[in-house]
Amino acid sequence: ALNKPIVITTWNFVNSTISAWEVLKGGGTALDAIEHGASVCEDQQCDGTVGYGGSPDEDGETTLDALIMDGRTMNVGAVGALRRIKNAIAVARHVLENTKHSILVGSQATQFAVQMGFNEQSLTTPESKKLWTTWANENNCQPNFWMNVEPDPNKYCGPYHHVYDKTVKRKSKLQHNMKVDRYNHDTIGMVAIDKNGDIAAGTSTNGAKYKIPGRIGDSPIPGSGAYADNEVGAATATGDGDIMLRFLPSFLAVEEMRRGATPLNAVETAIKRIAKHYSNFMGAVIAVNKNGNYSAACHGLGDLPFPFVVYDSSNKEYQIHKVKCS
Ligand code: SD4
Repeated sequence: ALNKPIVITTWNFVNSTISAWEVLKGGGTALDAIEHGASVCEDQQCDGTVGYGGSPDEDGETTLDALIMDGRTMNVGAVGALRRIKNAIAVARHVLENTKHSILVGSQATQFAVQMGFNEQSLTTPESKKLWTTWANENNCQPNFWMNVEPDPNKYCGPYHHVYDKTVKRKSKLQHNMKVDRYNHDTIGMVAIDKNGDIAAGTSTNGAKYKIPGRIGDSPIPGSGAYADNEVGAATATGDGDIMLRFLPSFLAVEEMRRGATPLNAVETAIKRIAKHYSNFMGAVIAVNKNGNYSAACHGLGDLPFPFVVYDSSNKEYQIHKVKCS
């Protein structure tokens, strides 16, 4: 039997799932459900890793990555390192609907968003300032944090005028390794099928903490952060984006299902492909086929299971599922 409509969301992002379900239940499209659902997380700053005020980059600025894909038309809209606009997935939707392009990035994505009527504003909050200040002090504020080189004592923090304060005393030791922290990696990824059987997928995230300005992760990359095809199903991924995007795990999961794999086999194949090369990577993939059967697989969360939220008509309420990771 066909299980539709249905929406599935990464992690514990219940409010987004409920909001997307309301759209689907009311007869709305999968595309609208994804946009609306993810935007709820952006507004609520889910886990501090979606939306404004989280994951400051080396200069202290929060930038956003988002993607939305329409499996009916195979059209995509995405933004990478979007600055000063809170509504990343809505801007991605405008890229999808209003342009011939698929991805816009950085300040020029901001410019596009402003032309489309979005409000430009700082994405910095007291919380993100504090995160950045603490990190900057701990790391002697080196801009080469990611490059594993010795700190240059003559260098100081970037031109982030909100935060930079020469009087702040800094430690001299650079921490070379980013702490592996699952809360550094909680992108919202969603897949949905509407009552017509149309399928969509999307993501929204503020990326990785203390990234080099300009860095984008897997989330805005079609086939990596998410993928959808009405003929097959959809998939979405979350985790260590710098690694994951090298393997297009969402595309791989959809293609595995196209070749007849179950959703479980498909997500396991996608996760294993990455783990074969990066045994320490942290991440998860969710897939749903066009019949509404779904599964998730994950890697590198230690003993923590990976939670995801499902809302379909087989239950009166959303359900939180948990899978054990490899
Ligand atoms: C990134 N993938 O930018 C994002 C972070 C994240 O769950 O979870 N994804 O690397």
